[in-house]
Amino acid sequence: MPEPESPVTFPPAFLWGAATSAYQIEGAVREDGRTPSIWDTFSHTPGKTAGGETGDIANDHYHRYRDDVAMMADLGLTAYRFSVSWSRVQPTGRGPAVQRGLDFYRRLVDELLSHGIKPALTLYHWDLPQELEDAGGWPERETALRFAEYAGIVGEALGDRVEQWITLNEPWCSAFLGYGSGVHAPGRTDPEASLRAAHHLNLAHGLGTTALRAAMPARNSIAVSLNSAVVRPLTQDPADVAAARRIDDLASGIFHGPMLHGAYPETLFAATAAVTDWSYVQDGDLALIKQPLDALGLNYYTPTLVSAAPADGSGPRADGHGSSESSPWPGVNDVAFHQTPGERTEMGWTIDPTGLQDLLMRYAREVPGLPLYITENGAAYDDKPDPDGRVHDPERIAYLHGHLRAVRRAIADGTDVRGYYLWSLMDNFEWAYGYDKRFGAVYVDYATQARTPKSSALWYREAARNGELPPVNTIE
Ligand code: PNW
Repeated sequence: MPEPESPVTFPPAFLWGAATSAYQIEGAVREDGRTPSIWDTFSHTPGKTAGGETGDIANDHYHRYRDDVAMMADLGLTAYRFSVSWSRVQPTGRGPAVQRGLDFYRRLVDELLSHGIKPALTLYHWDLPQELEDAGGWPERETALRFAEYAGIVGEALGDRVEQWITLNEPWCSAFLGYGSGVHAPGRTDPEASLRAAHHLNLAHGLGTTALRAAMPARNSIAVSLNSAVVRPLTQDPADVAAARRIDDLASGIFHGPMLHGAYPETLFAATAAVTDWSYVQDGDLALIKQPLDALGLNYYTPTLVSAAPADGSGPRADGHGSSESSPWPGVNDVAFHQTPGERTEMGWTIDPTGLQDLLMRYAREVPGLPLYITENGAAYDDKPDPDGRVHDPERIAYLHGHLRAVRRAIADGTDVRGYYLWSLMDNFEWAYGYDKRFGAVYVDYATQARTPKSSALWYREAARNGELPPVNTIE
């Protein structure tokens, strides 16, 4: 029976945010000393992104940030999560910083603060300086050392005005879509390299956290954003349950194990033995990786449904992550991925808010007492302006309503969720999908760069203003 629509009210200090990332919105890729990142190279390589689209101009946010911040204020946001482009700050990925690059983020942050919007700064949202990739990229230990240096530079420059810090965004995507399936930059398809990348991303997080602590006031909060999967077995058959466990290790445990508990999941080594000997994990690394954190960021879109499959890899691979030859699941050839039943978004991702509640409950158990944030959640739809210029997206309102209600339920069950950042503030460059997939609460007309809040943005404004979810049908 559907539960009655009683008011869904949030704690007064709950943050109502929106998120973006540098390469997806900034444009201005050659300005003020910025050099190419792996995403510039990848998007300019024929066949890698839909329609050959790139982030060269994107939302031109680098030039329009003032108007964009004014728009955030109009929309009643109390927090904004953005990322810093590493190659704007350190064009070669090492050595002294470029002041003009840092100045952009200083101006952006000051603009946010002057509107009473809390900045949350992500250091790394997938745009590795190309020079570091040319030297081997994330499979090489050196990249983690370079990240620590970069973290210290940004911490030093902005630690006086940014309180909320996130080291890495979704290291799973960097490692396994970047070096495993190759659907993300740098587009390599090497299972061993993808596991090496995962370890060095973990190390980067640990060393970066230490560098931030040394560079910033102690009051600042340091977190990481994980896209830990909510993996469900198709049946309770032990073989399916074991398949789910293996995918969970590779999706979640491989990162939260070292970062939160100082250990890789025991089962991971045996499961990946055919692919790697893990010899690049040096003595002491796990202690460097496990640094005390102030919060954990979780990004959630859809759950993952799996079953055991014939070990020849002939089972269905409905995860949209490529063939078994180039897979984001190193060492796995006996797991089948299934479509979770139910309505889907434009990405083909099933809408299932219960997954978000399960995710929050899981981490409340995994790390009792650690404050949690939803650092991304949202949906792509094929939004189009009406003849009157307005953009109606009732599906997105329903998606946000369902997922925020799931967050509220998790809070009622005792999890300490401090805020929610919808993905995304505005339509933007959706990586390999180009500009076709629109995740924004604000519509972007790329021909004119005009921004138009969709009805979901107006709905979210009401939620933020009242600390309570409006019914789904209040905004036309
Ligand atoms: C996240 N997957 O990406 C990113 O953090 C955002 O930059 C992105 O725009 C957003 O979600 C929407 O896609 C993901 O294949 C990309 O599992 C792919 C996956 C997960 C997250």
